[in-house]
Amino acid sequence: MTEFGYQLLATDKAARRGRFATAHGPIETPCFMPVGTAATVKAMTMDMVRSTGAQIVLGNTYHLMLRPGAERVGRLGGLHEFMRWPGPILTDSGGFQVMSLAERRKITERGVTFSSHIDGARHDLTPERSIEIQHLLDATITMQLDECLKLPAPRREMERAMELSLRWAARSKEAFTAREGYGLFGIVQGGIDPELRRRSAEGLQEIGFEGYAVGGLAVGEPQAEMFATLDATCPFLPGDRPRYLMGVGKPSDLVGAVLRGIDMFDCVMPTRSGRTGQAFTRRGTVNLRNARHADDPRPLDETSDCPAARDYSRAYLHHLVKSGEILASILLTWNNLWYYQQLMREMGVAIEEGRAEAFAAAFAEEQALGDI
Ligand code: PRF
Repeated sequence: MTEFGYQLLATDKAARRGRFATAHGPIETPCFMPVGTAATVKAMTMDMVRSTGAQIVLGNTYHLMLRPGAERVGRLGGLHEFMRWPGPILTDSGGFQVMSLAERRKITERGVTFSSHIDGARHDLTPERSIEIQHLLDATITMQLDECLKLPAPRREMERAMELSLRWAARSKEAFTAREGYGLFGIVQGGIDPELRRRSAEGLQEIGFEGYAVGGLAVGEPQAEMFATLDATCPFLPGDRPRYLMGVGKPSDLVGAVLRGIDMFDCVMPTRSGRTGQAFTRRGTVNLRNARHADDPRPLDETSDCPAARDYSRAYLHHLVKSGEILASILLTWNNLWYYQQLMREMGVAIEEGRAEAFAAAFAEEQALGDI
């Protein structure tokens, strides 16, 4: 067995604080995984990523198979060596990125065919090829190929995609080579239908995975529907395996999802918004393009240990953003990743101390105060 030996260190109602060991090092949960789509967390060196406290980063099958190619990364020693990140890496399977980026895509029982968003070339992605690519990349955590629908969608569509994803889950498990400290995660689909979600969660458990992801959320539905779907899904997932909510989200999404039993997250939000002048702080988001910062000598957040939040004036950050300077992206991304990691660390401590709900209430109150 390749199970990671997921240890629940503390629980507080549905919220969990845990730890698991991988071939590339430990992962403490709850955790946020910075997105390193194209073998880089955009605007960051891996030392900067590490400085924020991140233990695991995400890579993408879809992007890396197109450029520079999975076989090439494999020949160069795998993704850890290639991007100089010796820690754990989770790679997404490509299904979601094909749906959102590729052109002329077609889904069949066998897999998905699509045209590359880079040069229009035709490609094939089957559950087996997705696993093979993730092996070539040397992913610590491999994701099954799945079909993620945009919501709202008719129930029979949600049911069809969920059942196809279950059959692909079985083929992924078959294709996966079990190795100590490596794992394969199944992905729960089923839209916002509680019955479909339960069937998906139970079907995946029959196949058996090292961890379980909740996919198909944060695809256009309101936060309350996402939370209701988590309430309808998490009770059907095994307690002794990590749970990963894919592509989520805003800080308030993370806090609410941890309360409902989620352990892992990834999202482009902190990195992408850092490149457009938006900073996350404990008092909510701050848009550094705004002229009100032009003469402000204060730092973004004097209580933060992040150099980007603590050591530079808002006036300077505003100037960098307005001038389109590369350093604006670097400093704001650093601040944002640091903020997300700090939030997960604080939630972990709150769970250990049995005050997760009080933490969530205080978090919401402070965010609502708005920037000073
Ligand atoms: N499936 C996969 N990756 C994903 C998702 C999914 O449903 C989502 C949905 N928010 C983000 N990334 N494979």
